[in-house]
Formats: sequence, structure tokens, C-alpha cells
Amino acid sequence: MVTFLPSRPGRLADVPAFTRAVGGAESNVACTLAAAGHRVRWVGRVGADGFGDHLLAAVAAYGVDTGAVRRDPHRPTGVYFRTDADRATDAHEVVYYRTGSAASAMSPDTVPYETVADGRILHLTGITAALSADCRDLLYELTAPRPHRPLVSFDVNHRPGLWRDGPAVPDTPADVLLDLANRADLVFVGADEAKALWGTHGARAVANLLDRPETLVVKLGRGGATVVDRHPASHAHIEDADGVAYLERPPRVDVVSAVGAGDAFAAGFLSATLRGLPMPVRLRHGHLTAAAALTAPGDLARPPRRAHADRLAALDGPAWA
Ligand code: KDG
Repeated sequence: MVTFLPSRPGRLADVPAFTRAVGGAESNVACTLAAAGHRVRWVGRVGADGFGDHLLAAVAAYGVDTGAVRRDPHRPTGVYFRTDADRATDAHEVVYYRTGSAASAMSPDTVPYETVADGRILHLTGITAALSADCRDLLYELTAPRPHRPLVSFDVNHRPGLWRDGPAVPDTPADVLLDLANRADLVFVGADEAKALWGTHGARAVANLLDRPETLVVKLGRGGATVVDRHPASHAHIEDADGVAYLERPPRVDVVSAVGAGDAFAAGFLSATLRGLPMPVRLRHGHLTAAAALTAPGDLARPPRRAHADRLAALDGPAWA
């Protein structure tokens, strides 16, 4: 998606100018992982328009393989505007222009499973589920149990505005997102969104609800993030039948914009997963990559260099206390 960033904080009605940038949860994760040195393919659809040209060029410039992205001559590239909260409003606004977008026409017919079958990790998010019934069918198809499928990573990413304003569908986001999460191997969810969707309080309650994924990451905002690992490498560390849970707190940063921090966190965690690092270290890499996004105005920020992130993740001290 193309995103328009406000020239200053405040209400949408008052912001005088916007700057074009790149947004979209899945492409954010793809770009961040590519910038961290991984081979990444982004699969999506954009319009045959100038915004589509810009997106493809910008995502490819991060080193992402865009060869599987299709251009739709009949539907536009998705666009969204957002504001940054100021003291008076204390909440940011998001306005989507993506009903009938090129991406909303993704389906099991337009995105064959073979397009994603050769990756080690397939990362999906609940945003796609909110775009159309076809997109939802695609997610069900891609998360179907198969003998040699990639590790399926799913970020719940609940966007109430998309479900509210999108095409009328019989299913509630709570049911669809729970279902999809329980078809994945690795799940990211914010404690606040889990509470809003399913009424759960705390990581253990979410873990009880999401019993299928081997790895569950529950993000607690400034409180850090907890990972529940149901298949710990060393069985000597098993605490109980539910697996081992680790909590890691984030470093303290001055937040410029929180949008995109969740995607960056997922990319940091996935990068560390691809490198086979231990679970608590994966959380630290998630936090360090999120810190880069939190301190940048756009949805997307370059992650810290690998050697630098490794050194920071290995430190013990107040930052991680
Ligand atoms: O996570 C950041 C995304 O929310 C943002 O880039 C836009 O994908 C987006 C969405 O639909 O909200």
C-alpha cells in the first residue's frame, strides 16, 4: 500500500500536507527482513498505476524479490492516510482507500500455493483477511495442513476499521482471526488486541486459547513481549505441559511514530528465527528492530546492522531489565 504521512500531528481535518511513503504490514516485514540480509519474496497485487510503480520500485530497492507481484489493470493500488496523535487528540486517525483495491482481488486462483511453497517461513497477517472474502479464502488455503509446508507465521494485526468499512461478510473478525492463528506455527498478537478480540487477559490466557501454534508471541507494549515455546530445544527446561514462557522487556526509546513497530518486531523475531537463535534472543531482536521503527516517522525503517544488533542483544543490564 501507498501511505500518506502527515506533515504535523493533529486531526486529519487540520493536517495541511501529506508525504507519500510505503506502508502495508506484509511488505513492511518483507523489506525489513531483506534489509537484515535475508532472501525475501513479497507476494501481492498492485494496480497498473503510478502508485503501483512506486511501490514495486521502493520494495525492490530494499532487496525484496517482487517477481511474483501482479499488476491489476482494472483495480487501483491501495492507499491510506494517517495522522499522528497530539496532546489534544491523543489518538491517531486512519483512513483507508482500498475497497476494491488490486490487493483485495487476491484469491486462491490468483495466488497459487506454489508461489510461496519454497520459502522457509511464510509470513501472513490478519489484515489480508479483512480485505475481501477471496483474500480470506486465500489465507485458509495457504494455512492448510500440508506435509512439507514452510513454517507459517501469522501476525493477528486486527484492524477494526477495515473490518467495519470493508465488504459485508458473515464472519466476525474474532472467529476468523482465531481460526487462522490456530492454523499457524508461529503467532504474534498484542495483548490488547487479544483482549479486544477474545476477551483474554495476559499471555497465559492467550496461550490457552491458541493451542495449535508451536510458538506464541504476546506483545505487551512497554511491558515487553512474552514468547511461549511449546517445543523447547532442551526438555530439561520444560516448566509445565504448556511449554516454556520467556519475557523480555524493550529498550526505552523516544517514540516518533508507533505505526509499523509491530511489523518491525515480527521481522526482527523472524530474522533471529531464521538464524536459529534462542527464544529470548529472538525477542530481543524483535525489540531492537521495533525500536528502529518507533524512532522513525514512517511505517518502515531500516533495522540495525546485524553485528550491532547482536552486540546489543548480548548485553545484560538496565536496558533489558
Ligand atoms: O502495521 C503497520 C500497518 O498497519 C500499516 O503499514 C498499514 O497495513 C496497514 C494496515 O492495513 O493498517
